[in-house]
Amino acid sequence: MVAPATRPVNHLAAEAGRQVGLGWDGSRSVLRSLGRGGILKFRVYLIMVAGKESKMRQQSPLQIARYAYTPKLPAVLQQPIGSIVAQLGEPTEAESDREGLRSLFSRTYGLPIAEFAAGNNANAATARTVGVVLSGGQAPGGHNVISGLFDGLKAANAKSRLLGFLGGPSGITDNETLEITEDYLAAYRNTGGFDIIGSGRTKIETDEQFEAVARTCVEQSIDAIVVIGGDDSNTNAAVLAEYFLSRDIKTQVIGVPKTIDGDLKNAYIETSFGFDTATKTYSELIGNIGRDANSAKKYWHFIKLMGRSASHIALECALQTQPNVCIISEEVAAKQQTLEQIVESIATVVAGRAAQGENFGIVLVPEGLIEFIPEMGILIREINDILARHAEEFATRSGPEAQSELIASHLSKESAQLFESLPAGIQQQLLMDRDPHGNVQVSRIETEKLLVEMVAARLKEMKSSAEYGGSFSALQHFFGYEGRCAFPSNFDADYCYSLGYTAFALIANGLTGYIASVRNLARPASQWKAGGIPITMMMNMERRHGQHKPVIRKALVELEGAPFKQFAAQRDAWARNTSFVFPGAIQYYGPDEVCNQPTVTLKLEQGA
Ligand code: FBP
Repeated sequence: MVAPATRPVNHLAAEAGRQVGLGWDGSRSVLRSLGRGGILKFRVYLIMVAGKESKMRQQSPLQIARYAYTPKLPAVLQQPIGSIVAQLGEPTEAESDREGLRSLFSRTYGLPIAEFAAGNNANAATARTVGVVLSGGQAPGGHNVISGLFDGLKAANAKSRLLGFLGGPSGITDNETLEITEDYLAAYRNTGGFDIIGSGRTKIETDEQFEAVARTCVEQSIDAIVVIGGDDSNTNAAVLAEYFLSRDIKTQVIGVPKTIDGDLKNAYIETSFGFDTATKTYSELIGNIGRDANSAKKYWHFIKLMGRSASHIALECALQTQPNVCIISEEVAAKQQTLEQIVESIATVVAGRAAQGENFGIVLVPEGLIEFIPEMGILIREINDILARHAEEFATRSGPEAQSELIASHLSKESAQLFESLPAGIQQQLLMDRDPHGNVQVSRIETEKLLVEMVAARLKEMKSSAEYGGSFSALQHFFGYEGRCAFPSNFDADYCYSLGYTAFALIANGLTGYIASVRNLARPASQWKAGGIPITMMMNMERRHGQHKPVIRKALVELEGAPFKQFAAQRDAWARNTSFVFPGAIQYYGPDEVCNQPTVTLKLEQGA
């Protein structure tokens, strides 16, 4: 199995060039002369060749072992695919904005919930062409969604084809596809990453983009598209489903709930995939750092954890590792806490532990915190607005100081004062490019550094008034990308495979505008329930870029929910004492209690 390491990329390019008969010599001018069609063809071949190469690459023993892992399916999905029938319930309603949603989604609003049961689905065996797209940030298990989808599709009819859209939603508009075969897929089963077809953050929103999508579907005769993505991508899936129906285009659209952030959930979507593996990966690292801190007894570790908006990741990691401090953004917003108050609360914990002779500890900081601190939220909204209104002038300002000056001159008095008080590095990070959805890229703002600087300054003051007598030496970490492409835990491997299989079963039952739903997840996989939820049921209307838009509501941490309550009941003790827990690395083989456990969040939410 062990083969020589990869050959360089230009070798791949040359081979791709040969395969499409381009005679590419490696120069950019030749590449440009191929025109758009030639370049697209070239890219597809490049990815195929890279895929073949990846199989030749040296593989770790775990990777080889994981290829042989058979994901577990709910009992209802273990029957022949033609015996899986969607039982439809009563018409559904959204929680709010019903009239607005009904008029925007006249064909797909109010659809019933679908739950699979045994029966006879004569349509399952129809030969189909299905397209699949990975959208947004990576999350462990994406390859298994595609594996489950592929296996369901081929089990129903071996002649059916699965096309992967390359590089995310732009692959649909640009009609860039790659046919996924058993041979190609084999190198990706049960592995992390989205590299099987790549991902992207393009938002499909203009009329031209919708027309391009329709063209692709008609040209490729696509029967169904599966959109694997977060709240925005699944909103897009619902809009596409409605659009296709309005144009009499046969393509069905099914969504799959993805995001490590864990904020795409509700009564029917118990968790988004990737959250389990990502939080277990971060918790392993936090536990290791906790043990190091308790050994050396000289550092405070400030650890920022991914999660663009919601603090589910930070909360889950706190429940797994018991740090001294974990900030929950939703609580900060609810209590209208200022940056100074947050700093004061951390400094108090540091001083309390110093009084016991413990000049070390762990502070968890959710990535999205900055936007939840009321005055910072206002500042960011004002900056967004100024950047949009003065884009040209901003672009002509050279250098960070000139750019900051321009922004400061347009801010309200309070926001200008706050902006001026921030370190220059943070000011610059607040001005960096927005993502395609208009969001500030919080993963690039060093909140952990800001807090360390401010806590150090506050402790200095406390020292001068004899309120603090310890030493404060702090290290900063950011855990995010480390967890997004880990080998999926058994939970995510099974869950994702089941989601992919469910997506196909929904297609085979003729449904569109649904998101795959696998529930009862705190129980063993055989007891999981599977079906589909109409996406419109999960939507509401929100103001985005100055317009009222239908969107799936982001699920934030509920302060009345069991996970937060459990944390809140214990955090004072964790603040005083050293109570770190060491979860260790994710285990894939071994006893159930070690390798087949869902997250603490899921167990608490389900009372399991
Ligand atoms: P998705 O919502 O697309 O799943 O991505 C979430 C996330 O991982 C956030 O936690 C993080 O803020 C962001 O992506 C980082 O984005 P990028 O990969 O573009 O740096």
